[in-house]
Amino acid sequence: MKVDVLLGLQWGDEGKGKVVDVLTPKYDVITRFQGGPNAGHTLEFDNIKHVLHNIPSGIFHESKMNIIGNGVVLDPISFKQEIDELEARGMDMTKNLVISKKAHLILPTHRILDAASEASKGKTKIGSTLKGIGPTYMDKTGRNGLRVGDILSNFDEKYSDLKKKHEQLLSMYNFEYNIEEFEKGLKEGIECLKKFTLIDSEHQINGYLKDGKSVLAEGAQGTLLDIDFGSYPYVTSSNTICAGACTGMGVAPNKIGEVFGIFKAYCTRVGSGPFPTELECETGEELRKAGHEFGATTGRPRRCGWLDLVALKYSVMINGVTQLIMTKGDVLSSFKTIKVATAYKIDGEETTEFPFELPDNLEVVYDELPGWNADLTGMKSEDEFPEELNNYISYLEAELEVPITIVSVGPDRDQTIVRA
Ligand code: 2SA
Ligand code: GDP
Ligand code: MG
Repeated sequence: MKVDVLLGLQWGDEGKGKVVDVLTPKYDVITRFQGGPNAGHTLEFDNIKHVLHNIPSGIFHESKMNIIGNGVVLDPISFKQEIDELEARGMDMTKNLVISKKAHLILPTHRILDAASEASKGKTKIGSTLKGIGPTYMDKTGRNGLRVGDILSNFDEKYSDLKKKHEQLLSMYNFEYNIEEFEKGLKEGIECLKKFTLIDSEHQINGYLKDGKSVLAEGAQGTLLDIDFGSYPYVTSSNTICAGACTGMGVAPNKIGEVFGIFKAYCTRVGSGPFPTELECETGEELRKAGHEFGATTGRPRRCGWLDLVALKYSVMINGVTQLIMTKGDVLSSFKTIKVATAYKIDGEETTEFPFELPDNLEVVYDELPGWNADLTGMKSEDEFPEELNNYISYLEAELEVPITIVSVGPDRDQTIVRA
């Protein structure tokens, strides 16, 4: 068996959580392979909305195994909060959620360092979620980090050594902080983590594949936030792309099966950084309102704009996408026409290649397509799709050279149409 991967092709928030939950019945195992509680993955069913941050979106299907892989960064405090919320709904996850011993721990000082770094940058801040992601991955690559497996022996000593290093770093910033409250939470979080089975996830996942079990890997953030290929430095600190699924789980490239690339019918971005098709006008406001575009972790308003084919083609290429999933077409229902970026003009030169940098003077070349002016949210099959939506889908498939196999027409599990 192989691992199928579902990942975001834009700047995150494409609807990964919703679609992973919808696909979960087809799989035995769901994994997360990168990122951490910066992620906000929303699922809706039975009129209840759930936002997951650390836990894979397969968790609501009790018979399925969920794995937090080695590439994830885990904050014991935020993890416990999430577990507490789900337990309050009557769930017991100790049987179907296991955690890699190699996942790195986000410590209180990582969160403080994140805040201090952002404050020091002023106008050029990344617009991070302040969850400590960057400093934790820095400690991982700097070979200073603590891993989940470290909670099993002499944790207090290891923690206090690393905290001292962090305090030295913090003394270079003019930044006030109070760590005590965080530390109480850390202790409780570590105890909560100890209730779960801590595993060598690379062995377990490869063992599942050998035994003929199917695995779906759930990406977090999106390709344009990838540390190598995103709009650096305005990116997150992990590899959000398909290759990240290999390193974040210990699965060889030839064990990757389908690559589901998910995108919104338009574009959003939360945090700083270039966004060529951004609509800083009433149309952007309309998109934000209709799409409820607010951060699922921080509540920040998301920046909105038209679909960008230059960026999308790049993401399809980098990830080797085999199937596309389009979400939120329903949000465009009130638009008479819909624009799609087909090229960038930089210093008078037109290009369809995603460039090294997205300069301020970049001009966008658009195609304009007719809107569908119809409510999609109650539709149950593609036979009901208006002609204009079918045309939009065919246009994108022709441009991207990959089939769109799933169309999501609302936030609920049931509002998902699989195309023939
Ligand atoms: P970080 O916290 O160091 O990873 O931030 C670096 C950049 O990555 C962006 N980022 C995200 N972008 C979209 N969605 C994310 N998750 C939340 C959501 C975001 C929220 O689901 O809405 O609630 O604000 C996410 N996580 C990180 C971030 O905005 C920075 O641009
Ligand atoms: P993720 O990070 O990719 O899982 O996405 P988020 O949960 O951060 O943001 C996606 C938002 O869009 C959530 O509020 C979802 O409930 C919602 N959503 C997902 N698919 C659709 C869709 O097809 N239509 C509409 N209107 N909302 C959707
Ligand atoms: Mg999100």
